[in-house]
Amino acid sequence: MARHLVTSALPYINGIKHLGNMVGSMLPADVYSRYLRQRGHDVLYICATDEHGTPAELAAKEQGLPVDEFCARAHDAQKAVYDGFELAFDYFGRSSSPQNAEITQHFARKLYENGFIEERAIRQVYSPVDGRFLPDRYVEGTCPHCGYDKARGDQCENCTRVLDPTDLIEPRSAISGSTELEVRETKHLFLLQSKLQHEVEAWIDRVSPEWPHLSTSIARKWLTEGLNDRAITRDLDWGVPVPADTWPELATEGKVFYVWFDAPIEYIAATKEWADAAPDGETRDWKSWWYEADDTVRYTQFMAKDNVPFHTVMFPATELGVREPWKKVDLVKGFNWLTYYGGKFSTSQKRGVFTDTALSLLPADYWRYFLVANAPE
Ligand code: B3M
Ligand code: ZN
Repeated sequence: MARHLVTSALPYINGIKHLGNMVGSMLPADVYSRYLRQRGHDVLYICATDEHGTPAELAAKEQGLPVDEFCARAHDAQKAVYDGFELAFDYFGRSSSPQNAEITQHFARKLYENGFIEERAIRQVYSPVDGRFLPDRYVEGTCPHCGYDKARGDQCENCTRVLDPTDLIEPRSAISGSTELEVRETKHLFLLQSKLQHEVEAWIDRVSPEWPHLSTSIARKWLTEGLNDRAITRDLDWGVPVPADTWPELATEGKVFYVWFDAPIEYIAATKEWADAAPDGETRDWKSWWYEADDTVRYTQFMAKDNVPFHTVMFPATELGVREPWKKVDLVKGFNWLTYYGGKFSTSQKRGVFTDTALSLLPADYWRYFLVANAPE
């Protein structure tokens, strides 16, 4: 009997997911966990809602709710759908939990002590009307290459060229539409992934022979292009605050960690949430799954292919840089995208079948069978 830790990519909080989302993450993780349990293994299947970042803030604003309240409601709404699909999580947590704030801040302090986080000044677009710095994709304007007038500051959707917000002609805020924008200097924390490149490579060489080709090829592509140092803080009101004991100035300015920094750490934190929620008389040892875990713990992650780089490169780099014996993934099960009448499912374009609608059409088992039998591998 082995101990199996299973996680599926954390569904983002901003709305009910479509079937494409379910088929590449939660559903196969659930099927695999059920299979292992039936074989008599000790299984812990953990998932959570991914609640930080600008899209959560904007979705809350759209509904006229404070962001914490929006997230609490949206979490319950997603959980109800997953219950309807009979997903047998051992725990379905929330990345906005105090447990996640604590472990994320701990990771950041350790990375800093070990020389893998550095403070750097960057120039960023500030919108006085919105009273905030704008992430690149929230600056819109005309593409200097093709003239498309709804190009985003990170990329032009029309000609696919990668852009810098300052490249845009007649830039405006995607939040308020304001054209009164300034470029200001601000400090952020950078994760020095370039320093961890060789260690990540060595780790991948060791574990990836077992991975499906899709996961390995995406990880290798990223490594071949070289790991860039990456800003891991943002100017937002909602997120895990930068700890004041280590970065007093940034903390006073209200910086929070970038959502992709704290989201994978939530796999660990949600396991702690599970332990903290133990009923009276039951003890749950969350650390034995994650910290100095012995060889009997086998960790499998499920996710769609767009999430693979973060799980095969960025999160392992973070875990390696902490210099503590946190459990790293043994098998990354990546999935291709499910198509809908030959095209992509899309949340923003409301294209495809959404999970709540699916349940109102047919019982869960019909969908479960069909989706697993046709899983896009
Ligand atoms: N929330 C997936 C997404 O929204 C992202 C996964 C996080 S897994 C740690 O596309
Ligand atoms: Zn363009």
